[in-house]
Amino acid sequence: MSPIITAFERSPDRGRGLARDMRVRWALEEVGQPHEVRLVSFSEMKQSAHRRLHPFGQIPTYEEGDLTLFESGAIVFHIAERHAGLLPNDANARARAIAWMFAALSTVEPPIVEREQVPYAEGEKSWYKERLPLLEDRIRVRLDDLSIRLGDADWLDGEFSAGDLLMVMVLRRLEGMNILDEYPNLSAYVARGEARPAYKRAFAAQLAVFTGKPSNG
Ligand code: GTB
Repeated sequence: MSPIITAFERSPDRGRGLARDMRVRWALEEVGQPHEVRLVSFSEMKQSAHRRLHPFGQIPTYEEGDLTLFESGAIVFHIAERHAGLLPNDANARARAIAWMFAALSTVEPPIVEREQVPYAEGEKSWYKERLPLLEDRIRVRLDDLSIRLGDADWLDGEFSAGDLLMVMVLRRLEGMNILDEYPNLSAYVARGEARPAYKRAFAAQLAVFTGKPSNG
């Protein structure tokens, strides 16, 4: 039975692949797992049927037989554990790849999300213009270190892993902010992720929801 994931019926990103279903779609494509996507509206997400799948009334969710999951990181981890291709077999390398998954979501993503939300949440406030560069500098603190660690390697720790998948997706959230341009090796890293055939198939599938035209991937 194919797993079913949920995604926005109308994503506010207008098909740019920035909503968190994209990371789950990409993981499923990397491991070659066919899946179904159930699209939900904002009002459906807040109703009890969806809240049974996701306590916070959000996307993405994942249903597979009698297993239901929420949280994109947990879903990607589950996919990576059940299929070959996203986590190394060597136990220590596997642990390090998992550490990168956590680093992406709990160390690098939070300042990016805060910067992303501040125009909506505090755009009218008197402190907004002063706060913006402070938030951008907090992102740079993380990117400086990430850029040094990546150096001229293709991926964060040997072969491409679920850690890279999540890190690339997190860095993609900087699209339109110009900060990534300050880090040529991180820009190239994101481009490498986006060039993967599995990424392209996942991106096309989520874009097709926005355009209404079926993807060929
Ligand atoms: N920690 C959870 C996870 O990783 O799964 C966070 C899930 C989450 O934030 N889901 C968002 C959601 O359901 C969609 S992805 N929001 C509706 C709600 O909370 O009511 C976040 C997102 C939304 C839009 C854009 N965008 O337009 O660029 C980017 C990211």
